[in-house]
Amino acid sequence: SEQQYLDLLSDILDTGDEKSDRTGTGTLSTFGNQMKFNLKEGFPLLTTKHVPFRLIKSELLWFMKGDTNIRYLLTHNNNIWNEWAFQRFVHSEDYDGPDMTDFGRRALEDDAFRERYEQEMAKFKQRILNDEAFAAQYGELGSIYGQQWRAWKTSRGEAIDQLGQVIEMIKHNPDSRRLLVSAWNPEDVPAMALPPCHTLFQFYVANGKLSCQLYQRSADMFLGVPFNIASYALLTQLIARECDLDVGTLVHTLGDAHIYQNHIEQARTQLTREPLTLPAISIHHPGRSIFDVEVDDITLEGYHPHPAIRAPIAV
Ligand code: THF
Repeated sequence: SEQQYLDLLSDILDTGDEKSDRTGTGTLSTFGNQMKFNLKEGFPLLTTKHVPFRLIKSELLWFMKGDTNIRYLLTHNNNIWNEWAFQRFVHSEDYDGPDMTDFGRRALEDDAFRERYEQEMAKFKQRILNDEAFAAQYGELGSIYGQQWRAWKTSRGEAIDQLGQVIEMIKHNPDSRRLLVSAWNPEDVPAMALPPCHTLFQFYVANGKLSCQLYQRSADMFLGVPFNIASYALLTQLIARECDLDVGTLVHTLGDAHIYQNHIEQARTQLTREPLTLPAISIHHPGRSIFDVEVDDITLEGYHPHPAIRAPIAV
């Protein structure tokens, strides 16, 4: 339940070890924790701060389509992956604007730089939306989730639709202990800007209920994890509907669970708040197959959270 999230947040603040990280921001960190969410009790979208569900929904459908180009996200006014595409563009030969080295950190420290960054990012987004060739080259994030889930590359040059196969197995062999999807491809990792954080997930069927366990190697507790919980809860709900099953439990297992130094104040604010009633999800168009579901087919009901708490994303 939400209390498990809050307890873990609080535990990391109290007992987390100070660690430096890839982004240079610094974190408080712990290793090896688990949260469980009974999906029958409601949809696990945090209520102690507003979490923008529409972004979670379009990101998940993007992964499920096997799409790895941010253009789809931008057409849904979803900006959560922009920094990673932008980073590849500003490091390329085609970029001839002002110096954007280390833009994530500098935008936080220097207002004049921040303005230049925002201008360049706005131009970048417009080009992705308006110029198809540019989008094909610089909107593409390569071998991230969409590709690994739907078109994992084999050494023979074939593609494996892991998610499609797992759904067929859930339908026809629900007792299988091999209902797994891996996003972690060791061959691809060295070339990736951001190797997958949610590394592997497994489904489990018993008593007519579908459960899911996610192993997340690296967990940004304040910004990422609220998205990740809701995203895998929605995925489980979509697959349960496709396979005529009820929903069971979402088990969320975390490797390095950390709070960035510049999220600590925000986390303390969140911990002063009481959890409220959980919302529910409705999925319309009962006849529509799981891979044809569109953003408007999924609606969130009864979500009345505490206000949003702003925090900068570490790039
Ligand atoms: N990088 C880092 N440092 N943390 C992550 O959680 C993360 N993700 C994805 C890829 N890289 C990551 C991107 N997921 C937000 C939330 C999730 C993201 C990226 C950004 C975010 O800023 N959320 C704001 C609202 C933003 C908005 O309204 O546009 C929030 O308040 O929740 C791990 O999956």
